[in-house]
Amino acid sequence: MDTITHNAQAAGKADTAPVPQWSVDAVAALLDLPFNDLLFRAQTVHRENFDANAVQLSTLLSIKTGGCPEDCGYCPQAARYHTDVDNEAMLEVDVVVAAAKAARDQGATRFCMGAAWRGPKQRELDRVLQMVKAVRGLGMETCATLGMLKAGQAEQLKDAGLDYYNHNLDTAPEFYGSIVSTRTQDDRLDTLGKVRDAGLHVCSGGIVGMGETRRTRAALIAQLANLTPYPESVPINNLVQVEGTPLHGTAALDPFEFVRTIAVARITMPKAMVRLSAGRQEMSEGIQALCFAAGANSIFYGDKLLTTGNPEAARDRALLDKLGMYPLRVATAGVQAVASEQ
Ligand code: SAM
Ligand code: DTB
Ligand code: SF4
Repeated sequence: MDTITHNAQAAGKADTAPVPQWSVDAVAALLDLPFNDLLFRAQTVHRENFDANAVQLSTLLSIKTGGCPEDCGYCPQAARYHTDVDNEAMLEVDVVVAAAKAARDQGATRFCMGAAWRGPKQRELDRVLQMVKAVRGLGMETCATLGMLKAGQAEQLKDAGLDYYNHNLDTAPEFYGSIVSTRTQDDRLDTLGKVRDAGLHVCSGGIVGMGETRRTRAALIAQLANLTPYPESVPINNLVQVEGTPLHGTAALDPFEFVRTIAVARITMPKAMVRLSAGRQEMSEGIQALCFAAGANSIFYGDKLLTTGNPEAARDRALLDKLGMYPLRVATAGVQAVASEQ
């Protein structure tokens, strides 16, 4: 047997444990592979599960910007850090629907609404529910990222037509406390459990380039891959360094290390949409192409993420064109349902 194996297989438990569990050692061994061997493995897995030339285009909109009470060390929206981001009121439903229509007209098939909350109050959630219904009505796949959810809130989002809830683990458990102190990773896992129980698709990933070690990146990927089932959607963000945040000035991650992280996410979560997320504006086209080769099949599309920049849509279309790639036209719900049954 290959030296890099799933734990369960290595322990001879493949028959009794239907969901393979990844050890940090096994994921770290993948990250340590020679680059070409890692890319070959990742692309092989990718081709077994997806059209290797199709990329999902997902547009983000910040529906409530700034003023967040949390202290995530990477985030420009935390009220306590002095950044250029102001505390703004929540957007009106019609403004959000107009933005979603514009995104759809540009070719996006997924629309993700983000809010700088620790979690939504019921009054706030009520307006989000209206937004979700309206955006779903446009025929787009819907995603929301609103922070921690209380009992019953995930069910309300599901009933409104939400497809995915994004809630990132962000980093490995042992590093989490160095990045965020106002909540624990168990709080994150609790919300992910509520999302799963409500029948929503899970979108959960993390951020690299926060000064973590390769071992920490392996531990993050192992933790995501060991969720049962693993998330249908896995955003891998490269830290966008924003002046005024504690992580501003962190040594930049070697771009090949970012590609390796994408590849390992693809290998360990074969049917997930792997999202090449924040940090693309600072990334060369060559590195982005390597990320696609490593199995990334979704990008944020449109000139803004939540508060920071993203490549212009026309530039992204030109890049895909140069690579002979094209936007994924259909909603991924069918694919995701299969992933959930692993
Ligand atoms: N407040 C909610 C929460 O934290 O879950 C939802 C919005 S929050 C901005 C969504 C995600 O954006 C975070 O979990 C984090 O992974 C990502 N993010 C925030 N700031 C970032 C940055 N500077 N660079 C990369 N990713 C970032
Ligand atoms: C995710 O993992 N990345 C997106 C989305 N989910 C919500 C957010 C990236 C935010 C980057 C910093 C900003 O623009 O404020
Ligand atoms: Fe708030 Fe989310 Fe930013 Fe953390 S990542 S400060 S919870 S908006």
